[in-house]
Amino acid sequence: MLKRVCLPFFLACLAIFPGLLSAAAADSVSVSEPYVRAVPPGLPNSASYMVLTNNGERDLVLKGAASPAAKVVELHTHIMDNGMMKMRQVDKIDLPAGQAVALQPGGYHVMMIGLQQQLVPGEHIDLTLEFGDGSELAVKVPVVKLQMKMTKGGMDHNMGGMQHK
Ligand SMILES: [Cu+2]
Repeated sequence: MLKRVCLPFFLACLAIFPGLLSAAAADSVSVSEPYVRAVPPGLPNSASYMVLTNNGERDLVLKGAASPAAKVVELHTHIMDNGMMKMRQVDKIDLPAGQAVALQPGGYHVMMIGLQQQLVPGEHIDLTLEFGDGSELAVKVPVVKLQMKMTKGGMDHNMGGMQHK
C-alpha cells in the first residue's frame, strides 16, 4: 500500500520540481559587486572579491576558481594569529541555501598568484567559479584601484610581502 502511494507521489514531485535533480549549483548562485584589486607593476599577486548569493534551496560550496589572469588561483581566508593577519588557503567556501556570502578584504577572497597580465583599473579579467557539483560560472571582474591600508602589526597581502604556505 505504502509503496503504491510513494512511487506515483515521487514521480509527481519530479514532474513538478524537475530542478530537484538537475539544477546545477552555478544556476543557483548569483554574483554581485565583483572586483579585483589593481596592483602596481612588478607585484606578483592580487585578490578578487565579490558577494555570492545562493538563491537555491540546497546548501552549496564554492570549491575553486580559475582565471587566465593568474598562474594559480586559490580560495583564501584571513585569520588572526597572535595579532597578525594571515592568509590561509581553504578547500571550499560554504554557500548556505538562501544566504549571501561576502568575499571581502580581511576575509574570504579569491587569491590570484603569479599575475599573467597587468591589472589596469577600468579593465576586466575573466574568472571562472567552480562549484562542488562540478558546475562552473563565468564572471567578468572589473579591475579596481583600492587604497592600501597599513595597520599596526598587519600588512595587506597585496603589498607582496606575505608568504603563502
Ligand atoms: Cu590570499
